[in-house]
Amino acid sequence: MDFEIPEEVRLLQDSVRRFVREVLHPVEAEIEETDQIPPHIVEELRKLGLFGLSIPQEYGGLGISLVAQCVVFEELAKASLCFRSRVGTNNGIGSLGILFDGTEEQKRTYLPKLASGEWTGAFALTEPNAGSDAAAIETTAVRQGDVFLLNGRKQWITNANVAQVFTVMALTDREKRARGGITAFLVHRDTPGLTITKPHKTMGFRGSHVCDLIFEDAQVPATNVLGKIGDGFKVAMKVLDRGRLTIGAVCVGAAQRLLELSIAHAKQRVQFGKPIAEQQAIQFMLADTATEIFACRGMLRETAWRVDRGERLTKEVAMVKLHCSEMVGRAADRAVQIHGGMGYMRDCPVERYYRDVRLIRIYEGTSEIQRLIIARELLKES
Ligand code: COS
Repeated sequence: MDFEIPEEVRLLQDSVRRFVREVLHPVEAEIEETDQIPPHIVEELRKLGLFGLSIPQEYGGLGISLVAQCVVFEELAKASLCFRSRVGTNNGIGSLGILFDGTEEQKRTYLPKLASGEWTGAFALTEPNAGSDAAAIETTAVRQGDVFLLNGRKQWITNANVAQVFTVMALTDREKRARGGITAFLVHRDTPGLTITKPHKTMGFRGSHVCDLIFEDAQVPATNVLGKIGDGFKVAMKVLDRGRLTIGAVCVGAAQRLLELSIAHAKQRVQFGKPIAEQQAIQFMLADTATEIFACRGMLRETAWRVDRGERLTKEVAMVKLHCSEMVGRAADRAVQIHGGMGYMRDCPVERYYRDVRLIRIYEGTSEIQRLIIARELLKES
């Protein structure tokens, strides 16, 4: 195995690291207050090429390997997680369906705009009655001449408030469902019959928003079917298989920042006449977080490296999502504990991470769904 990172990716990593420290850290507190990423920051994210890391160069992206994407996302997650979330859908669930299953024309139409960040892409699978059970969706798509009429509701769609194009899964055959009855569509924001609700109020991830999409006889051109009619469930599963992997990098980066903040605090906080870093109870917590980060980075890089080489790794990707998201939950809990009362204060970054990382065990498939996927694959293999 060779995790050597090419020179140009190393340079990108350095620029992102500097950008995080000099530009993003200073605006974190402001975003907690305003719930908005300042527009000039979005422009900076675009200039760095961060919207198009995964999109091949022929479609205007940087087209770097998954190992390299993990390196970059790890750096970006050392700032408020809203920044990665802002660029995350374009690199992941909002573009991968087009990349994997789009026609050449669809790729040429959408990918350059998504790669540059001129457009934002989003992924609409979840519904009020279809969360973990993705095949239970109720949104329908009925063909009428050159268009499909979509009816239904999609829920908690990340970046819906800023997205121009959505990958939407809808039922085209109620009986067949996951096996031939779900179709993926590319739906534009300005589609007649589509309403995007106001963002929901959430526990964390200030600056990153989720909204619902309401379809009322929304007219989607038949040319906007993504992949084959009836193959939409597989389109969605393939997208999630890939999207879940880079979430592991977000967890590792966030945990690393939590560790750095904890070390800095432990060295300067004096109790019982000496810095608390000299207390074994604190040292053990630091050691546990550092060890878990090391293990998670290893599994993440190995899996990314193997997927880069063309392997299909549903089980391992689910393991990465499961283990890294659970790990960062423990790391955040320890970081709050090390910070004591300070860790419970709104102006302390670990308080924000504690709330934000709670979502990672839920979105793009809960920990329970990851365990189910791992177990099914294990049983299939045996
Ligand atoms: N890649 C490609 N195809 C896949 C796949 C994958 N990873 N997983 C399943 N499929 C295919 C199956 O092969 C099957 O087709 P065939 O019978 O032709 O082989 C079809 O899809 C149905 O699969 P399955 O029977 O496993 O479907 P289930 O309804 O049991 O659901 C899970 C599978 C639980 C894996 C799915 O519902 C899921 O991922 N749920 C979580 C959804 C989620 O992450 N939501 C978060 C919000 S979206 S950001």
